[in-house]
Amino acid sequence: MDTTIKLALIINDPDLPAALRVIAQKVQNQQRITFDEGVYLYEHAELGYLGVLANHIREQKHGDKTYFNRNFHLEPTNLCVYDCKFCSYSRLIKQKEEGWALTLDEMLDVVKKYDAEPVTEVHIVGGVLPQYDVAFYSALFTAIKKHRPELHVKALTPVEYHYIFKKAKIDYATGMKLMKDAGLESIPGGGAEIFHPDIRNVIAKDKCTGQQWLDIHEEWHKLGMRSNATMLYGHIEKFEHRVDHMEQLRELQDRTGGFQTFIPLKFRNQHNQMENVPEVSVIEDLRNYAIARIYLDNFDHIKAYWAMISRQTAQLSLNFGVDDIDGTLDDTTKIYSMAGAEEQNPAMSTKELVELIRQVKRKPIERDTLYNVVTDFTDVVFEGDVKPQFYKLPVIN
Ligand code: V47
Ligand code: SF4
Repeated sequence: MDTTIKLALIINDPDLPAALRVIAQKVQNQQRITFDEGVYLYEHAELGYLGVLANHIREQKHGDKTYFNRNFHLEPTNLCVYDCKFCSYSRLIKQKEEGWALTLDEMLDVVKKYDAEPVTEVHIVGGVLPQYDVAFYSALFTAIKKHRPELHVKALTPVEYHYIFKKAKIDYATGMKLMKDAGLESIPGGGAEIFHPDIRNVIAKDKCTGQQWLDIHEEWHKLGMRSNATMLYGHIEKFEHRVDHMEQLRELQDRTGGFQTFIPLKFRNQHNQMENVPEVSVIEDLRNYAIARIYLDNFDHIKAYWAMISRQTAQLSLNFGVDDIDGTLDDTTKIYSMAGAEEQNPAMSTKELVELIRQVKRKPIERDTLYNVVTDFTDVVFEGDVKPQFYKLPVIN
């Protein structure tokens, strides 16, 4: 059934609370929902209702298109000066023997390993270490671009930038301009966690504040550049904190338009200091994607990070507002397997990723980091495969 008809049925359903019908009407009219309505959805809306609204928005924006990219992760170090309670990945500097810290040449060797691969992006993410300063990262970005100019460098987060600029005694605007000139092309969404200080001061004390995270993205956007945003959810935060987080992103996006994608990250509770905090259910994951899609009306894309939530949940999420499932990353990322994610060895070939999307009757589109289409895989036949049939599920209700 057409998403517009499903939405109309909800709007006219006398058994639904008036507040939910008003929100559905707003979605139909492409009007923004308020902070209180966001909290109301988290508290009262059922999964089926949220799916209709979020899928309507998703299909209005992207139809059946589902984006992915071909990327690899470069993780310079797992040592870190900070001690975030949820982090399963980092080792404090005093636990040096359990960690690694690559030199610039070793990092370049990781990049060179992919020379023959059709990857379009390197995503650089890791811990914060004093020896990785402004000069070091500038040299790294420049060396990667010199070696492979067409490879998009998506690197670091405001956590690192705040730390290195403070040490160099330069302001954010100057620092981000230096990074851009060195070869940085976009900023991933990490380090956002939960902006609200009541939560941030407990789970991510000492690193950049929520406001500083937003200020660094704003300076980056002012240079005409793009970035992503994440939210670490499903731990000690309340629904109000999630909506507050998205409200601050929505407000900045209104001013700059520089965000491309919102990526909700499900808190995983293994091998970290929050092992006693239970993980939320898959239903809560899907509700969260859907509410993000409804709330963030000025974000083009909502991404499900398949390496974190499992392939099956990633497939389901495509009916709950998600239109992007990240990349064909190699097993170079250890962040999530260490935290207890289902994917212990998160590698998926392009063919597997395409099949994953086709199985749920969506159209797989390979994109580059800035969402330019690289290849439309809708009708591509892989060697040895039978031509895929693309069809919509029959209407039964
Ligand atoms: O900021 C750390 C999260 C983030 C845990 O922009 C955890 O395309 C859950 O931001 N449970 C870094 N999450 C990764 C990141 C990212 C990933 C994929 C794509 C993009 C993008 C960005 O990982 C951290 C933190 O929020 N994280 N530990 C954990 N136990
Ligand atoms: Fe360090 Fe990032 Fe882990 Fe926090 S989340 S301890 S900043 S690596």
